[in-house]
Amino acid sequence: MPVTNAGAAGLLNEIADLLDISEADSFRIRSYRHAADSLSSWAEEIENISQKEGLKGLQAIPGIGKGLAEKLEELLSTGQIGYHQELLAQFPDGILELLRVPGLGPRTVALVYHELQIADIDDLEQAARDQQLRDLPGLGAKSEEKILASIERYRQGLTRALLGDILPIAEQLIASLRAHPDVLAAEMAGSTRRRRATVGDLDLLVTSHHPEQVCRDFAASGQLAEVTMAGDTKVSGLLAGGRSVDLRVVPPESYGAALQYFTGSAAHGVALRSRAQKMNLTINEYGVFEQHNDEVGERVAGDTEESVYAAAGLAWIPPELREDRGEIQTAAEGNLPRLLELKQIRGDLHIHTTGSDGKRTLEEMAEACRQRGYSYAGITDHSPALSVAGGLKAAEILEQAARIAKLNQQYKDQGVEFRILAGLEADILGEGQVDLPEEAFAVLDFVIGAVHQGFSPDADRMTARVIAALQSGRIDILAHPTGRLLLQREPYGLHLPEVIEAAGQLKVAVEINANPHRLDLDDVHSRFAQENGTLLSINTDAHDIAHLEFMQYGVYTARRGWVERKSVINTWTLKQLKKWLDKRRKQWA
Ligand code: DGT
Ligand code: CA
Ligand code: CA
Repeated sequence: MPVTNAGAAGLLNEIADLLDISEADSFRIRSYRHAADSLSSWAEEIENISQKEGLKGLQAIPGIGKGLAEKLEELLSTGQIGYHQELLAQFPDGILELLRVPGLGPRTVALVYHELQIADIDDLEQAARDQQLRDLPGLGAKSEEKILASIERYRQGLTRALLGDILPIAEQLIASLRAHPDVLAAEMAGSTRRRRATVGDLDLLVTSHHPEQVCRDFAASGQLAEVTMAGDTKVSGLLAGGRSVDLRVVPPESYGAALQYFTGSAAHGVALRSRAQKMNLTINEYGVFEQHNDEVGERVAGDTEESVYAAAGLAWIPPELREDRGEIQTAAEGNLPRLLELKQIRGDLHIHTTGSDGKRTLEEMAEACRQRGYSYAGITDHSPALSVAGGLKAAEILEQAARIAKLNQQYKDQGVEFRILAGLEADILGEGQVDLPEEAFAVLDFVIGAVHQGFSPDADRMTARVIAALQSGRIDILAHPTGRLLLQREPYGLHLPEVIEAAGQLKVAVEINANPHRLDLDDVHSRFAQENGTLLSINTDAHDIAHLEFMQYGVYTARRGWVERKSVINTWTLKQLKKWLDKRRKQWA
């Protein structure tokens, strides 16, 4: 196995963690962490450096002295570091996994290990439940709750994956199945088809007259890292990362019924079948059948999903709505929403550049947005207070705005129907002040506001802080309102409905951040926003060109929240958007 810089950095960090638990001297721990950081951002692979320049070359990397360089050489030649192995041998096996629980630092792990001999996750969970942690120095009843929540989140992370990681794989698998000569139709099902933000396992459905052949070929195709079950109509296996995949093959006449059944959600299926029952119908994965008392009669539908819903007196319900959140009743009334579509998005209003922590220049990001067919793009680098992310100083904001004006002039001269909006991602500070220099405000087309630092565990305070920022009139869009990171970090406590209502009253749009790690607002609160008359803006928060692709995930989230085009400001034309922004400026002038 080749040793990558990231792999080596991981090992050094592990050494630092183990030293931390051993309560070693803090200088030594810091030097390992520093070296790990520096390695992980070092462009040239240590493998190459070592081959070409040996120890001396490795020592040229910041934070790597002679001793560490020798350890890296050892790693390159033997595949491990003896010192790391020695440290590992001093602790039980479970200790490293404990360190992987988010929010559980080496200090806490050291404490529970030394005081209570806790060395794995199960023991820690038990101790927290038994209220044994609250008496340890620096911990309390709150810490027990937090630790339990972290363990739960860690386990969830093992059992669910991000839609953003699964969907591209699902699309590839579906494309290859469709190319099989015996496959008539292929579609994803389950939570992936419903575009849930996280996915447990991946469900695929195909129709064929030769199911055994399709199953055999899929199992043998090498697309699964491991095949766990290969039957005549079903194949189960694992993706490279260990995630489960189920492929089911049905005859074409059952396609609609099977697709409806395996798309779920289970709760939606139950609600649909109970409605059907009242109409003397039975719905299962083979079709829709007449039912009289206990007798199953003639089949009346099932070849298409439309026919299944129609048999129950309903219009076809988009998969994103199938969560038993009122969609069946609404369909029965003929009132299903006309859901937002990706092609209705005319621009992206949250984009970073090399001005702050983005990877591409303003010109590169602008060009990529133009090529996507957008009418506009909003550039929103960080504000001065966010120095860790290279926040722009006032003068730099003015400079960037001038560059944007120049670009826009070029577009105009060339007759190109595309404009850049000069924006800023202004930090919402401790008491809700907006980090926005006065001279910058004057040149900006719009401002998005977000909390990035100084989180308070006090939900009332966080709510007041965000609402104060909205009341300043300086923020046009509230970005990633809860700060959640899916499977990693809970939303910071704030009363979201209050914030959404305030935004509605103050005519501030609320973002659905389309980054698949965030999807913040989530589906439920996006729906609440629309019902409340609060406008939404779906943005990628792109830090590189590839991230512009995230827009689809924001749209899925919106669709799961019943959101229609009219609620989303970046479906508007540039003219409409500018008018709205102007109106806000005048109102607050
Ligand atoms: P996941 O995988 O946890 O993200 O969620 P789903 O929705 O993909 O659930 P999964 O994979 O367990 O099952 C796929 C679909 O099959 C599910 O959405 C509906 C259907 N299904 C599975 N088990 C049941 C069940 O016990 N009752 C009903 N009504 N439907 C089920
Ligand atoms: Ca599934
Ligand atoms: Ca499944």
